[in-house]
Amino acid sequence: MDIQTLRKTHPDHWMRAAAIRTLTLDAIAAANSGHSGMPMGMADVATVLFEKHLKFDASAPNWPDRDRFILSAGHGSMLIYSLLHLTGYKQATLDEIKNFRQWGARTAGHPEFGHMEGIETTTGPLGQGIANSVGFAIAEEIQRARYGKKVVDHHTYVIAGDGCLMEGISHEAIGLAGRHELGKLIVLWDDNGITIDGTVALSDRTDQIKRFRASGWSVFECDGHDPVAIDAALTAAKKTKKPSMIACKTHIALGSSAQDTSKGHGALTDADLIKDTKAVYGWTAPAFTIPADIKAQWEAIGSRGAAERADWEARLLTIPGNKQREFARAYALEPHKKLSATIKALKKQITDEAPKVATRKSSEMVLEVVNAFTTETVGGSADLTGSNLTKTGDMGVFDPENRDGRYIYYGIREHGMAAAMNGMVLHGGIRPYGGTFMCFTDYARGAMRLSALMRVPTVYVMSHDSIGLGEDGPTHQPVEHLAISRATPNTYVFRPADTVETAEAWEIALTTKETPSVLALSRQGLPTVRLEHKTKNLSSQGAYVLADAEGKRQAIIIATGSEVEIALAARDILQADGIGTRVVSMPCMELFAEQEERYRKRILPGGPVRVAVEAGVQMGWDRWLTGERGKCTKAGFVGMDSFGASAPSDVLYEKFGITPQAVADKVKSLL
Ligand SMILES: Cc1ncc(C[n+]2csc(CCOP(=O)(O)OP(=O)(O)O)c2C)c(N)n1
Ligand SMILES: [Mg+2]
Repeated sequence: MDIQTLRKTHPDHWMRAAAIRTLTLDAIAAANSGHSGMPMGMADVATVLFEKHLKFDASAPNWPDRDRFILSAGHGSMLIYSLLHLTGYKQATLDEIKNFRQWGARTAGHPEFGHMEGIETTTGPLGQGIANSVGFAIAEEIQRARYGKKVVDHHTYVIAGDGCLMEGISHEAIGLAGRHELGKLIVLWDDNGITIDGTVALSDRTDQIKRFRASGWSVFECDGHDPVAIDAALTAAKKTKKPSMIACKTHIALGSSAQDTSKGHGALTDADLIKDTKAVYGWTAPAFTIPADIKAQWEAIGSRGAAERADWEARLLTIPGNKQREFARAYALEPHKKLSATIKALKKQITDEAPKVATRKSSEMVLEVVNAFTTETVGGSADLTGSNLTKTGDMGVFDPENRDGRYIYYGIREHGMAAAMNGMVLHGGIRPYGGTFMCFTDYARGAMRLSALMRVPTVYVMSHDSIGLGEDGPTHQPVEHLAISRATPNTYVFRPADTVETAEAWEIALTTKETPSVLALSRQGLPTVRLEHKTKNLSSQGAYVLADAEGKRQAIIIATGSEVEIALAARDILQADGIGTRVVSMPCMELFAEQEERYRKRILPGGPVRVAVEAGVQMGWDRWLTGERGKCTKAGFVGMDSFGASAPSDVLYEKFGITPQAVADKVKSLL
């Protein structure tokens, strides 16, 4: 539908949508940066969605039963900022719009979770939002099965662009959503045929409609500028049992001289262009000014859901008290009151029995006791359940017939799994964890980084954490992955040495509210090294003295995970030679870094020779070897500086020189 017809046939709608378009133009002109075309193109779709379909109350952004709106095409951030401002979200002030992309403003370049209420997830890395949305929709299903339709009954709406659909992660997301018949997930595709380099046709001829259908979705099409057609498509999409994709044919940068070109994708800041475009819109108000009648219409939309929310609050009080409390606790990410005692009891039992088990098995032992009483843990694996040992007895498997199942077979979709987990924790009420091989953190990385940036406690269960996995060879043996994970801000990387440390790592991962955890777990069996029971969670300090020097302390060996055993054996060799040696177990560098300097100095005093041993690259270790030292600067590292190889694990440790003798020799060479 062309602009003149639209203006004539739907004058009120037109002006409401024009408010989004002009705020976009004004904010981007002020910032001299941003992406104008997408909000200008999708303003009609967004207006109809907010006006007629989205269940929300601008005065209660965190209402648990609100519909979720996810702007997967995050470069179009002015679309969501305009919507939140116009509908009256408290934090979305006009000043924020005027300060778009400036230091300290909530209106970041791309929408960021936690910066402004109403932003459900951080988007901008294309494809993440649509993949998050699958987790949002799964979370909704699980919560509905647990608490009933009375309190959990909402939709997840996504705006995705050509870029989101071209990214590989979208394929993982679409496949997973189709399989699980996530009927309350509705994706609005901004089908404008344009990306940055030119037309979509330059690089793609995928029939998206057939693609979505092939994955088990319902597909609808509409003119993305015709409010009646948009409304009809949304109404139809809400009725199907499958997830829905609505292909919205739109014009990027509608109404400007850059319309339908890739120039329209970016910042349209030319004053004449802006003036001419506003004239096409019939918009006469000065910059950043929304005429009162139009603002009033938008505010009415923003309060449309207030009564419904009040009803919901009353309904929540009609479910049993224990369920109400459970609902509130899980949303607040408060740990279950049994967690701490359960972990302590398991630690005691393990210390008594001192089993030799792989830490992936230790992790299973922890989950077995923890999943028995938590309701919020939702586990899964990217087709490596039997290797990651992520599934416990009584979880049930999530699928369309079994919505209260708490285990998800993600299929071979590491990135999709990670993004879906982020979606679940963002939805609220769920603490997701999911497994794959440590080496494939690479495949999940885009979403792992966003867990950290968004400050959400997603848990990554990464088994097969070194050459210790053996025969599968260097394609599967991580060497640089601990370093990459540790280099990521706000991420706890745990590499536990035995079952006790694994239990401690899980306790932290399930208690923390703002930090994702990576659990690097061994394939191979490891002895119990914590042979003295301590109720205190020693891993929470990141590193601690596992075995102190006998006699004068001349050396400190720092180790993690499977190499703690090696460090202890090296200590035996050195002590036999009269070299007093301390072994420090360091299951989590980040938590150690968070400790007071006094504690760090107590564990790693200056003076003795220091050697670290870890079957990974040295990068990241220097701070603990030489960075935080007193007078002695003699330090060494025993680990990997190449890829691994295919052979049995013990042969690899020999060949790559990660042995007790090699560690002892390294210490002696430095003394
Ligand atoms: C993972 C990722 N790769 C690249 C980019 C850079 N980028 C931002 S928008 C965009 C083009 C997206 O095209 P489309 O989704 O069609 O958006 P439109 O041009 O229609 O607004 C690109 C490549 C990004 N944000 N994320
Ligand atoms: Mg496009």
